[in-house]
Amino acid sequence: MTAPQGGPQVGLIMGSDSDWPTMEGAAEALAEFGIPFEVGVVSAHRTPQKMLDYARSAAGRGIRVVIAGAGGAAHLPGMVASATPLPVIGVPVPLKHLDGMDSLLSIVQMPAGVPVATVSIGGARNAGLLAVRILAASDPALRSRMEGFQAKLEAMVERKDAALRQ
Ligand code: RP5
Repeated sequence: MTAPQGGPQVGLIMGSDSDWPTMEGAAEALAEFGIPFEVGVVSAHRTPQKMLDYARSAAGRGIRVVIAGAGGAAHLPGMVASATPLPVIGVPVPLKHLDGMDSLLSIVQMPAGVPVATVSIGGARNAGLLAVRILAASDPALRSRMEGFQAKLEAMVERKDAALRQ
């Protein structure tokens, strides 16, 4: 199947709309780099067929990286990774109980052969930036922009260091 041109390159999915306040950090990072992405609620437990359809069709629709966030028994990233050849970045969403440790362990402890690149609890912004880096590996212009972003981070720390020393 030929991937459509100009469509979303990143699939940003989450188990519930209640995950959005955490997951919007990923959307913001992607938007900062001008990466076209799609957003949706796909639940491993409540909409299992939709999850499988999403994972199996993503590559053919032109998606190159999936970011999947979920909380509690957070099986969405791992199940999506089992049904797509695309890189999957998992975001552990912290819920009211257990401070997100349940989400983290549910996502990070994958069996050999089915990787999920797990970011920190609530680390959706880093998930977005990691997706940019994955895309930048085959896009020199995007890689330059990532280098510019890193230079700005460095300059920010130097400014703070200088301010502290005054
Ligand atoms: C998970 O259950 C979702 O990812 C969400 O973090 C959690 C709670 O979902 P809601 O009950 O708020 O819809 O599958």
